[in-house]
Amino acid sequence: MLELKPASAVKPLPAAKIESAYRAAQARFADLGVNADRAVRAALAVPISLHCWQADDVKGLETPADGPVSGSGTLATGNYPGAARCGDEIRDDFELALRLLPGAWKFNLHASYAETGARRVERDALEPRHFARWIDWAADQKIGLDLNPTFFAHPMVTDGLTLASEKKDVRDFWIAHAICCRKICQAMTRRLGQPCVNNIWIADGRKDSTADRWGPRQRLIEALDQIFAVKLSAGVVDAVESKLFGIGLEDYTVGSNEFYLLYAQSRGICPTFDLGHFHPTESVADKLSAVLSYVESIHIHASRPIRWDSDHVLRLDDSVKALCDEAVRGQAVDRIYWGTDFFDASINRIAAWVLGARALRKGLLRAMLEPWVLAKKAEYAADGATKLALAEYREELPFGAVWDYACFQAEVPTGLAWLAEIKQYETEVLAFRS
Ligand code: RNT
Ligand code: ZN
Repeated sequence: MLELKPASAVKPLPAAKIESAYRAAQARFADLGVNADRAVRAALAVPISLHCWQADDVKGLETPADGPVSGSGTLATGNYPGAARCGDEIRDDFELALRLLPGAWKFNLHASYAETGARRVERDALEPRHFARWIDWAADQKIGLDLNPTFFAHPMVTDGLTLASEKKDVRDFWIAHAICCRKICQAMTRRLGQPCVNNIWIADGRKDSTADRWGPRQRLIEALDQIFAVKLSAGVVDAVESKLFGIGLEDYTVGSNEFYLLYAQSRGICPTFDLGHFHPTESVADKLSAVLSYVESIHIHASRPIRWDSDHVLRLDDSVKALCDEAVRGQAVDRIYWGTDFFDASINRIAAWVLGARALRKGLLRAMLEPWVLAKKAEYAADGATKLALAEYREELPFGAVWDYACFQAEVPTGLAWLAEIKQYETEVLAFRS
């Protein structure tokens, strides 16, 4: 990574400067009726679950039995050096990220990150003990865990189908896998005392001119019902993630948004919205007030789509800003399980994590600093100009000073100082991974 000059640009800000800038900012927000102290506290308290798969380009830790299996659903591009090669390296990398991230964090695993030693354990036979090292580590780090059954990169993905396959043995295998994962979640939530989201995403679909759209969906409903028929303790949060299309499966996705939304609502479980899984002009932010009128909670995979890719590193872009605004306006922050989902193998992977995770936390803080009461008043007074002016004025407000203060309070680097620590780790640790 490049050395940024002048060095002062990447140094942590001195405490006195952070505090005086914050006092000035606090007064500006107070003039608009916003309590900055409260916003900082609230934004830092929201648990955000960071996905493990950015560490190693979604490779996972399984002991291969049948040789390499192509991705069947996910694709990380790039070959930046330093990817983690084992569970310990992922944990080391994440511990560094945690030192650079303000607030409450969780870690989101995939079943393919089970640690089974030299022995291959099939996905339909996974048990909590295969995650013992993750669970002990999470307890140590005082963070919660989430889990995703892994329905890709496996020979039992047949003709692009898993839970929706017409072959009973294929369906049964994946149903068993998902049930194993739910039980592992139960062990995680019991030990860590935090909810554990069990998020089901399958790539199942067709590339072209789909003849049967009905059969796979009917089979998926039955498979999901079997999976969720197993009753588990309260902290297990079942979630289902929709997608518009996948690469090579452009014509038909079995688990579309309508499919999973209605499934989730009818079964009392949680829909997952991945920001990269919708039409480019469709707004996930707009869905919150609609969907949360009918379901208890939703699960977010914060991601950033670019053209056909749904998983670029998250930034504080308009969709993240709007999503966070809507969550805060609707007092729905606590009804959302916040998570990230991106993978970029072309840049330093820990930097990707930290940048994306900080962006989401910033979105929450920015939303909590919104002079929303004023905007709402203007709206109901049919004063569109004032409303628009307020929205534009937000861009001028000293948000950065409040964010610096939040980082300072949380004892993590301000500004770009986090980059310097990652650079050092790159030279001292990552450079020795081949
Ligand atoms: C894929 C989905 C899914 C995956 C992870 C690895 O489009 O977003 O969430 O990214 O399960
Ligand atoms: Zn996702």
